[in-house]
Amino acid sequence: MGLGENLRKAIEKIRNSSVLDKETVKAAVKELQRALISGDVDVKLVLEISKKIEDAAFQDLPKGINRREHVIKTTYDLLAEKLGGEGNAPEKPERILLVGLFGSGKTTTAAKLAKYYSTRGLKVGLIGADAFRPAAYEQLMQLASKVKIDFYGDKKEKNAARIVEAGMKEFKGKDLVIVDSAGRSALDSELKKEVVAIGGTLKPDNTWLVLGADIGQLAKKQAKAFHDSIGVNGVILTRMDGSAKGGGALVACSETDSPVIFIGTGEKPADLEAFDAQRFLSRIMGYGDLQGLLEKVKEIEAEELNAEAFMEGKFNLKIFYNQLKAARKMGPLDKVMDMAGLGQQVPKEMMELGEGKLDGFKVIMESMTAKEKEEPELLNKNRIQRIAKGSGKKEADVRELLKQYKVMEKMAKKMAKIDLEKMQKKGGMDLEKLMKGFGRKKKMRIR
Ligand SMILES: Nc1nc2c(ncn2[C@@H]2O[C@H](COP(=O)(O)OP(=O)(O)OP(=O)(O)O)[C@@H](O)[C@H]2O)c(=O)[nH]1
Ligand SMILES: [Mg+2]
Repeated sequence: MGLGENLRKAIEKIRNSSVLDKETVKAAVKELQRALISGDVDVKLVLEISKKIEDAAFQDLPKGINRREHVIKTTYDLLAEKLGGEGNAPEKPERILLVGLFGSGKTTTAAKLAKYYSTRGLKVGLIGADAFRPAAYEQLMQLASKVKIDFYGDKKEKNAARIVEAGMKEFKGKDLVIVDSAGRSALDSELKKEVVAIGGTLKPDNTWLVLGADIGQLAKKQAKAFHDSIGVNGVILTRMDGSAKGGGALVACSETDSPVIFIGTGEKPADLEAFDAQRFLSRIMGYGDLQGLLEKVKEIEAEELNAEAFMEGKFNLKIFYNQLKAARKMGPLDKVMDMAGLGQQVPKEMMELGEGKLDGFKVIMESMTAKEKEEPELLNKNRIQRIAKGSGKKEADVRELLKQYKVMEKMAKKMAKIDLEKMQKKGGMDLEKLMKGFGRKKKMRIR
């Protein structure tokens, strides 16, 4: 896909530059703009995205991430937001109606969807309700037999709603019925009437508009028109494989009330993907690297969650360990504790835990069961012996870990009782800084 290759180039510029200065960021953003505009993404949007990236590039860095990673992650976040959709495909749809203009890919997609859902364990029936184009009946019947799905159609019947009615009787025992409808050259009153009549009979839980990705930005207008007059609740973009305008179509659709549910990536029945903006982007931007980066960010966020639990008085060995690790990353814990008025109560040796100690703790904890980490009270003499043996450490080491844990646990309970707001009002501490110290963002709950 054209968009992917150009996006990758822009990202590579950032990744491979030896220094990441304003010039490099600007050059990469230019490359990105070129990629998006040639993918037919709305120019205003492209400018908005580029400005945000340039702004973000030289802001304060989130904890644990370098500037290069920060710029790539920001780019990724912004694009993912614009592309919209994080796996909107329903797991157990019951009645799907496909609508769209001539040649958009409805019939092909009907067969693809039938295959997709039957592979996932649903009993599926396909109804050919295109009474408009003479060859439509054979086309769907053949596709259905290819994907081994039961088919219902009636060559002689000219009323689409009646075909659907009979088909639904035929497919009473199915989990899912998919209806292919006739196309028109425009969304005119005839098409509306027909779709409304089919809808009245079928009562679909999903009415999806099928659009060829080659229409680019125009997708927005069509999706909106179909949404407003027929009530479609999703879009399927076909021909994402062949179109350079796929990016534009995706972005355009994500701006409407009808998110992209699936994308078609080829002519074969298997060429259908449930659309997920993040997965899609990871892939076209160069999967491996980005995935690693996203995992790292997730890990850091998990540490932040731990901090949150700590402040609320929840505590266990896992949180304890992550706390120590995080504390080392953010610098001297005693400063943070001082700010919270707890400075003197934390043993100095704990504040200055060396690398070796922490690694030792890690080894010990690896010999504990998950339950033991969650509920350290369980750790009696026998268990301590077992853990020491399992980790190749002395029992005294295990006991030391537990001792330090208990001190921290007491503190966690105290922390939970502190009225942070009151303390800040008294001017006693810088709340913002404290939160930052604990790896928290602004959304901290203040009791
Ligand atoms: N490359 C590619 N071709 C596709 C895709 N989806 C559909 N097509 C092709 O697009 C053409 C039109 O597809 P149909 O499924 O017949 O379209 P339709 O909307 O049912 O057309 P009408 O019934 O005439 O309105 C066919 O040649 C398909 O093979 C896709 O995702 N990728
Ligand atoms: Mg068709």
